[in-house]
Amino acid sequence: PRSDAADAGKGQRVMIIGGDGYCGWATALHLSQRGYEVSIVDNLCRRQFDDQLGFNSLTPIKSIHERVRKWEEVSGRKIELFIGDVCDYEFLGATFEKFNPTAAVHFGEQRSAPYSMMDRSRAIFTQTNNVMGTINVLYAIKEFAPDCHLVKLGTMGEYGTPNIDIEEGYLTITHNGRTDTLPYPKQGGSFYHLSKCHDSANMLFCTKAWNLRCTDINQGVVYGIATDETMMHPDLINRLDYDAVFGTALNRFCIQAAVGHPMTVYGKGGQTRGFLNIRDTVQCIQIAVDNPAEPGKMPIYNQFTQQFSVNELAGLITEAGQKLGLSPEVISVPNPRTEAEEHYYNAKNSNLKDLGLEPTLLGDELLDTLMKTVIDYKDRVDQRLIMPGVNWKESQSVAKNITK
Ligand code: NAD
Ligand code: USQ
Repeated sequence: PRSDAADAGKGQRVMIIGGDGYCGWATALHLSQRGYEVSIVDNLCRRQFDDQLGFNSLTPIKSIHERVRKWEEVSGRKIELFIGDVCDYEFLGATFEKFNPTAAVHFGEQRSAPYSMMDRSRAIFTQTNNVMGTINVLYAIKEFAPDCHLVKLGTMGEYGTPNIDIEEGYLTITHNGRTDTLPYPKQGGSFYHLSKCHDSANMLFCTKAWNLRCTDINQGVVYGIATDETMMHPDLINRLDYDAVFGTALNRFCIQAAVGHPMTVYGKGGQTRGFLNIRDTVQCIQIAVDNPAEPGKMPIYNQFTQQFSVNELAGLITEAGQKLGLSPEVISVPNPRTEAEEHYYNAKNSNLKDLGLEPTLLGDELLDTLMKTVIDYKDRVDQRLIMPGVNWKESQSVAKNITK
């Protein structure tokens, strides 16, 4: 069947770990709509972080229970829900036994770099949650579903910003006359990004030691809100973060422009990253699920479609905003992070395109739709949450609170 056919996923049982989050929710619905049997595993810690720090999603999101009920009503398809922590092996093992997945897509980690740099305990939480969770998933696959294909979300930030081209996971090096293909050097720029480097090393080891099927996906920064399924009913709407801890560059700039807050370019703004639309996230994950890794080999995909510097993004959103009658402004904020602000960046991204990805590139029309959706919810924005409050150099052992 074609990849968007109603029975494209026939026979596949996909466990979406982190399925209540931004990427996971959109992916769960995308696959469910195409006939994959989907379950969601999530401990809802992302919602708790918002409660603890006084943040909120731009869009009013429903509880996961209401979301899944509404999805069944709208689509006639069931999503099985398992509420629990992947760091709890008893829970995870029982979930694997019950659902018996053919593929597990692992989004379920603490994913904010600023959160991981708030203080010592959040640094430790991030690495414990992420690294331990992934080790548990690897054990659960080995023990309960050895043929299950793990599709694990990593990040482009694992590579840092080296002064050479970024390959897709592996680099062939000739050293003192001998040649080998080795994991590409990793230089994460926060305790969060480093947790993904550690995950990648652990996965490669387990793939080889236990002959598992694992795919490591180094995703760039995701932007956008709409996917066909999440827009089918207001109760299915996805989350969109705009605060300085969980909000990411392009999404934040759109929201800032919509509420008349200057766009917050950190430092010189030459920081360049790979970006992709959330519509492409769901497409890429379907492609990865449909192409299981060979046992014992770990393919790595760089999952992004376009590169932009932060200054380029601010420029694009200024133009899009002006077309809608807004007057977007840009300010340079002292960079709270430790990162290169001017650097070489050229990352490969052909593996997913070779497997059939048709990118949704950032154009006028797309920015226009995104801006309009954001404007619809702009009254929900608390502008006090926009300026950054977490500084890499000031991270310390005393617990930090963000107060508005
Ligand atoms: P998110 O925070 O919106 O979603 C993550 C979900 O995982 C949340 O619902 C959370 O409750 C859940 N979770 C976290 N720890 C868990 C645990 N121990 N047990 C069970 N559930 C747990 O994040 P997102 O933006 O959807 O990102 C999903 C994945 O993709 C992450 O691994 C992230 O690192 C990666 N990624 C995201 C982006 C991006 O721009 N959003 C870019 C590249 C990579
Ligand atoms: N930036 C600004 N202004 C802002 C916000 C960010 O200039 O208001 C800059 C940052 O300094 C950084 C770049 O934009 O140089 C990207 O920052 P970000 O917050 O958009 O993204 P990042 O912290 O890297 O993290 C996000 C997700 C993470 C994912 C990562 C992909 O939160 O889960 O792994 O994007 S990547 O960047 O490719 O590693």
